Amino acid sequence: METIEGHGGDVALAALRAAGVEEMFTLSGGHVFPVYDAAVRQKVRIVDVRHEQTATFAAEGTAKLTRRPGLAVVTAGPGVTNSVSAVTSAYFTGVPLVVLGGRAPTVNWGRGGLQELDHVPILAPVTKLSRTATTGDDIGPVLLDAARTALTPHRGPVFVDVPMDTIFSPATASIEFAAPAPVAPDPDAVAAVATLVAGASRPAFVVGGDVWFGRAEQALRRAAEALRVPVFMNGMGRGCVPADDPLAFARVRGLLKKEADLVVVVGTPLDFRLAFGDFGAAQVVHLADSAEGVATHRPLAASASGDLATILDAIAGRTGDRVSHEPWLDRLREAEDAARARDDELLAGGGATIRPAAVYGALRSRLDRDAVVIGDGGDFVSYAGKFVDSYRPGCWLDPGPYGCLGTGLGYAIAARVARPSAQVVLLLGDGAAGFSLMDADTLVRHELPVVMIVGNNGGWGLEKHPMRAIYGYDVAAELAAETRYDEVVRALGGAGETVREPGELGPALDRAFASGVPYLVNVLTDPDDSYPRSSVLA
Ligand SMILES: Cc1ncc(C[n+]2csc(CCOP(=O)(O)OP(=O)(O)O)c2C)c(N)n1
Ligand SMILES: [Mg+2]
Repeated sequence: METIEGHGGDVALAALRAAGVEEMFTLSGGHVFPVYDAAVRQKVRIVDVRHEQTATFAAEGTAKLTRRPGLAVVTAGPGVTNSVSAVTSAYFTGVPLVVLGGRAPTVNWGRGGLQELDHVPILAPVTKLSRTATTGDDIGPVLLDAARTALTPHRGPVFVDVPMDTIFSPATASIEFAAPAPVAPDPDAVAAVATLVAGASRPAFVVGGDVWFGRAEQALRRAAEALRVPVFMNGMGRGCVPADDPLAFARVRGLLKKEADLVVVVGTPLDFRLAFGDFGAAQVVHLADSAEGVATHRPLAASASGDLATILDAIAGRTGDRVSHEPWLDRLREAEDAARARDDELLAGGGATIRPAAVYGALRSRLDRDAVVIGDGGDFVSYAGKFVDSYRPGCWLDPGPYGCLGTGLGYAIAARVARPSAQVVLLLGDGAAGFSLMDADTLVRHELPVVMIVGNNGGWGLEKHPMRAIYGYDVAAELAAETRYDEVVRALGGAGETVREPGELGPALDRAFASGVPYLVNVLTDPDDSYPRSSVLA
């Protein structure tokens, strides 16, 4: 228990620090000055950016990478509304994001003050908690409760605003943060799941981000290894089992539908990424970190909710008499190896134009096992999802199920701050780059070296090709050809180059990694290449 005396900003920041916040992402506004004043005195790192969307994606990215609450501090009115897409993104992915907003002063409320907007109802549908701390005494308890709510499974974003006259005024609080305790799953439900897994001949684990957020990745590995169950991973679940582990599979998900007899989905919803839970004839088990997260839109053979590590350990404990899974693992491995062998030709490149796969062919051999790889874009990033393997959890940042373009620079800033010595690679479609590239300025000002690679096909490829397929033509899908995104970064004080020939790819990437500065490799890719996908709008 710590007693804090000062202004509202001091109390707000002390509460958030107690909950694990170590840095803030922000764009200045007078309504939140006391929070900056507190940060200066409490020695909390301030990363000031060029758009509140970037600030909030950076905070979301920080929470994804560190599993601590990520903090965005945004000014009243437009500062808050500019953060809404990133908050929604965190809501869809279940990320413990805290947004602290300024708010027009109470004393003038209703008289038409600057930026006088009641943010709370706007944020309510996309947060776990949205409220105003109306008095100085409220600030500490409200923010402690908000941070705790964000961290309580199923995790998610919270929003608190503080009126300007309150945050500038003296405030006191006793600060003591109680981290949420793990929720014990129902033992009967867990036993039923363990029995099903123990009795399966061709089971699989399909694993998502809540395994990472719930710190259950070791338990997952123990369960997979003890029972010899193949593991498929998505989102923040990637890398929970390293891509080169004999139990990790990425190319043969299609076989589950045809041949698996039991699919255990752990820590991810049965949403469009998993064909809404359609695994053909296989029985489906859903393990979620909270009771509300268990799917209700399809029949389940069993389910359990609560602390995922506890559930997985119980499954691991049921080894006993089982059918050997080795023929099933061999079958999957053979198909996986064959699929990967087919990729090799694409990855090797060749031909006159640069196809996106060739970029990944060149990149893969240059990535360390703990590289943080971020994708923001359409087709270019779909290829990344396929061709970039993850070897550690917490090293892959995709937009998640909200699919919002524009995460890129925010996530890259977060990654460099959270992992000062790892490689950080940001993969951008040329369309996606337009949302946030101005924040290369933030990388420069804060000395945050990141390798940015633009797959520059001169258009919104993921929309252009499907529109052509449907209508026979496309509109609103072209961008200027050969735009020099590298020159944008150079103009902002970073470095970069444009790659036109396949043979230049590798050397350009080497220069980018060696540069030690924000460096953008602008790769002119084949505009006619489209990612082979079966469904566009899922
Ligand atoms: C904020 C937002 N606006 C629009 C979309 C729709 N959208 C999805 S992918 C895509 C095209 C992305 O183009 P680019 O980044 O150049 O990647 P490419 O497909 O060309 O590789 C668009 C417009 C979206 N997902 N998010
Ligand atoms: Mg494009």
